Amino acid sequence: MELIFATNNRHKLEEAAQILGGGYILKTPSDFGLSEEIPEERDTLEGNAVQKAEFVKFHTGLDCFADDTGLEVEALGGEPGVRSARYATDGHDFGANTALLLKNLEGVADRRARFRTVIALILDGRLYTFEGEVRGKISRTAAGNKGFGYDPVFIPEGYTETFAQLPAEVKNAISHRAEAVRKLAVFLKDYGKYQGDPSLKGK
Ligand code: ITT
Repeated sequence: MELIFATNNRHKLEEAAQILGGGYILKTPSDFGLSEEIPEERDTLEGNAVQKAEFVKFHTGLDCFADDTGLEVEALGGEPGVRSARYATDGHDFGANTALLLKNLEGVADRRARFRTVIALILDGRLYTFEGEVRGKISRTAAGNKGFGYDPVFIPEGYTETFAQLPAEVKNAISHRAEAVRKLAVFLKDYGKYQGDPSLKGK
């Protein structure tokens, strides 16, 4: 099955491909000549995921899905949350974002946090959303060089290492994105069955 992932983030693309496994071909907007930045101006993850999917649908005419993800830190009242990409600067400066997060948590004992992903899917003129989350805590220092974004400072529950230290297979088995992408895959499988069997329609 071919799917368009409305993202410009190659790390997300790689992770989604690994989570979905064989049987799916993932394309991105640039494969269809759309290279401009995808807007994300809403104040919720769901709003942004929908905005990104609608933007790509509008410009390509093609069904697609988008992912908006945020890191929500308990002691910071849920920050950086929907502002995760632009926490420290206007750009996606992973190093500056994690450095600011560690600074804002200096001396803070409660380090609980969670990653939350909302996927918005546009299919046959309808909109669907799927959510995933992983709970954990923010480390005292950054560690590891795998993954991306806040991975060097996030230790998932049940582990002692950050996502950036753990093998990609572990992150992609337990992550926020893994949960949301798996829900998307189950939905698409059921949807395909439903579409393929006209006798089910209307039931
Ligand atoms: P697209 O909108 O093009 O998909 P983006 O990088 O802007 O890509 P988000 O707004 O969803 O994506 O992500 C916000 C930030 O959260 C992102 O820049 C990363 O720093 C961080 N982030 C997202 N997913 C992450 C993950 O799995 N691990 C660590 N950090 C992540």
